[in-house]
Amino acid sequence: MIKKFETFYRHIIEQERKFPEATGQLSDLINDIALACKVVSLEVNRAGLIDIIGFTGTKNVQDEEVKKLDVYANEILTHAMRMGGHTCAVCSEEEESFVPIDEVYTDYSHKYICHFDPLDGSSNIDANISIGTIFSIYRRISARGPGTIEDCLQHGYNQVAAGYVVYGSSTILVYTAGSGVHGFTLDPSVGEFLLSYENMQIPKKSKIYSANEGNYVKWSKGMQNYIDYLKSDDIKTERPYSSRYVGSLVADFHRNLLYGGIFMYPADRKNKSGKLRLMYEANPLAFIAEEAGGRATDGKQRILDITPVGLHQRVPLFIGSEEDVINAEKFLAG
Ligand code: AHM
Ligand code: MG
Repeated sequence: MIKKFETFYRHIIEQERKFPEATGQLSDLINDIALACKVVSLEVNRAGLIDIIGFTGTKNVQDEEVKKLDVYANEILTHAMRMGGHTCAVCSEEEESFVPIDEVYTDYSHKYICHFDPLDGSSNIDANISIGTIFSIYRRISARGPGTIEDCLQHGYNQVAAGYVVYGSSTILVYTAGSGVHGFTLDPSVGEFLLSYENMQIPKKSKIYSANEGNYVKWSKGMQNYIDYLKSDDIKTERPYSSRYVGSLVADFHRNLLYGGIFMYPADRKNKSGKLRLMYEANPLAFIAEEAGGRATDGKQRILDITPVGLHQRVPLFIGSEEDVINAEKFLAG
């Protein structure tokens, strides 16, 4: 099949043209994020060569301070937002609180808020295993000036766009702005993200589950029963399922988006709200999952409907193929 030869920027501009009232600012903002991610991608690819990883505060061969990749990714994304002129606040898994932006480098109106997990899967960085960046964009609520905590703590259903970049065997960017989910692959020779998946749809039912089963003894009975069910034999429901767990949410989610699958990070007896973050991880991926025909809940409630009470709030996450997530919810309900 011959694919369209289309750059990321052209694609988002064409999507935005469908809305006559759009000013083009959202396209520019998403493009700023994509540019920052290209820079991160370059560093991720060079990491093993220049000994950049794991040595915050030490010097490299040019006698320059070197930074951990997650710190570097956070800085480059925040800088891109600050200079781009479209955001009034940045929230990041790497920052204790939100970063208000009040400088005016452009004539733009700073009307958006961006949330980032700058480098998801950070425990995998040193092992050359796929990692990624997750982003989420909201319209501001306040009228002007630097963004406020109310701007930053919005329900997931208010997102205007969300996406992620996987730094893997190739660098892939996947995003939605509410009109389908689209994927782009970075051609490193020309430095462009080129359209590789248009209108992605996650299969309704899958044969793959992703969870850290090392936590099995800490899970609720309902959760244990669900995993036991997935591992037992039944031809009709195509069991046993295959288990796939990278330990980088973006990579696990991306594989499940392509092939079908359910990713789970449940609550356990130690971590009553699970591990993953509502604002930086669950909400953006939930928006993408739903746009692709999938489902995302905390086991009971739709992720996008959860009222946020803190920027770093954690939430149990069940996300992926719709029928599988519904089935997991039934087991959890007991
Ligand atoms: P991070 O944002 O600090 O990298 O943590 C989140 C990561 C996810 O990418 C992944 O799904 C999960 O933590 C893995 O956790 P565990 O090692 O407990 O299985
Ligand atoms: Mg993360």
